[in-house]
Amino acid sequence: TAETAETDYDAIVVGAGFSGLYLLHRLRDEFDLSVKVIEKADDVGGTWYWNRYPGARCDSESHVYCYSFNDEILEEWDWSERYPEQPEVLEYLRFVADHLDLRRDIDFKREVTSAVFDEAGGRWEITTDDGSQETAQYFVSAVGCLSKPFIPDFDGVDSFEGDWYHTGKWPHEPVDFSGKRVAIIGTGATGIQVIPEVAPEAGELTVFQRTPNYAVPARNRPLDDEDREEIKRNYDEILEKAHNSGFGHPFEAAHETAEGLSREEVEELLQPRWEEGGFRYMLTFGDLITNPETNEYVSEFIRDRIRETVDDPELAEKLVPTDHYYATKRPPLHTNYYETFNRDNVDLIDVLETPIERITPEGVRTTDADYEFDTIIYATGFDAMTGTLLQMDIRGRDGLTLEEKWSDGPKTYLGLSVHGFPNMFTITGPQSPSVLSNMPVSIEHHVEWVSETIKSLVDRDVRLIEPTKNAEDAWTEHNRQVGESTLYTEADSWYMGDNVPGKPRVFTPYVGGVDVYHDTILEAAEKDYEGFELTESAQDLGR
Ligand code: NA7
Repeated sequence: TAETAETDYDAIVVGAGFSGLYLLHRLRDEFDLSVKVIEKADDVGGTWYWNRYPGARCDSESHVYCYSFNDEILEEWDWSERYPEQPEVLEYLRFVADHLDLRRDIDFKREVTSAVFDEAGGRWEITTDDGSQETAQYFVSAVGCLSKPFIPDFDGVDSFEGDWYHTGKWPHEPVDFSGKRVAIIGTGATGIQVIPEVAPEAGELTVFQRTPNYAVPARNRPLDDEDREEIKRNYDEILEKAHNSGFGHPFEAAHETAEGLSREEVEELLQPRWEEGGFRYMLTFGDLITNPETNEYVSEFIRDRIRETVDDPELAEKLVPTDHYYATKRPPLHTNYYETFNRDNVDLIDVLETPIERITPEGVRTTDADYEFDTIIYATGFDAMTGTLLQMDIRGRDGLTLEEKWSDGPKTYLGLSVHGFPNMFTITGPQSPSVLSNMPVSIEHHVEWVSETIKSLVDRDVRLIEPTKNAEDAWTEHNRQVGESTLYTEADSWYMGDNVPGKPRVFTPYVGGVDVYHDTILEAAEKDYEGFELTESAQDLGR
């Protein structure tokens, strides 16, 4: 038998965004455990700290894009718009950090460079960029799903003599576009938010589009006192609905299917959801993602709206997506996106027709032209879901790195834990609903599960928890099957890892539904951690 080694903390958590803040509160304040949060930024906020580009806004509705666990916070905080803008979400997270006195246990401006499982001691050794090391019994990643910016490997990116930015690493000072020649590369959810904001200010804006997208009107509006009172009166019910839904929103699909209906009948059902805007449109029919016939109707409706909005028919066709089904790439919401292309100072370059060859000191060279710019904005996305995790050098049993372990794609048990990496948990990790849901809902489910697990194991003097290989294989296979029963796997998307060259092509989020998933993890815990192996303190730790 081996003695268990002392540790500096019960748990070390990486990241002080939505996940890390709540985890700190739960572990420290509810369960009286010792916790350190390590955060590379100089403030809390995570995604909402980094993504400061003009137009950055949450696509979930504000009153459910928040924590539900604390009545005082729910009561005291007032959202100003239907969808909160980045500064407001950041302000909210700062408010929560202050309200719960969280900052004193967060090390800011410190980046985790490695996390190594010490088998003999049954603990994690965490090293940071300042060279220092700390130990903890549990290592919890709360690094978010979209936190490693991705810039395509164009030749000459660094040679550009103007200013350039990635939306996910936007400067704190405002960027001045007035009168400038600006390029925006990328038309994902981010590009679609930033383009209409930059266009009116810029002298000229050139948008480089690879895949046309299906953007649905957000229909943002200010909330007034009456809205807020109505929400607060019904808050328990609204939040309960969101937490027990398929996507973490307080609404479900309005109708089962469009199959067998006439085009007119379908349009009659789509129109009111289109008017409501946002993800309510996506949730018109329950089989959108599994039934090509339904999806084609819903996609075609959007294509028609694009053609109606964009004045120049040739340009409109360039903006109309035909290569993939709606919502099989992350569905963006927009405010004046298509309208922006009617402006005289906005141009669209279709890089499928004329690919970008390189970035030059003056601008962008495509196969048929040289463009000069003062500013280039890369709205080119993220190495999603696994990028930030793998950026830390994480090593489990026998020195196996997480990168080696996941060389063919992520393998987890319940999207929370990995065989060979005892006492490690990943909040909103791969193979959990995460990016297919309203994030705070999924985050709360994970944080509550992980913190209760840690607490109960510490109380029972359990030293190690690790999923079995069988349980991990079964969960990974289940994920594959559910993924392949949908249309998601047909599109090139970051859900599949397609956007990052060399990344294994695997459908990474769990698509079985937030409600189903939540029941599954609760059941595993209730059955005394079914699928996990628990090792008591006095037992031999090096298996
Ligand atoms: P996305 O959704 O990954 O979008 C990135 C965009 O950049 C997309 O339009 C890409 O085209 C485009 N892109 C990527 N690489 C290239 C190259 N090499 N050439 C031209 N265009 C390229 O990232 P976002 O930041 O918009 O959104 C990420 C998530 O953040 C969002 O979904 C929300 O959940 C929040 P493609 O479609 O791959 O052809």
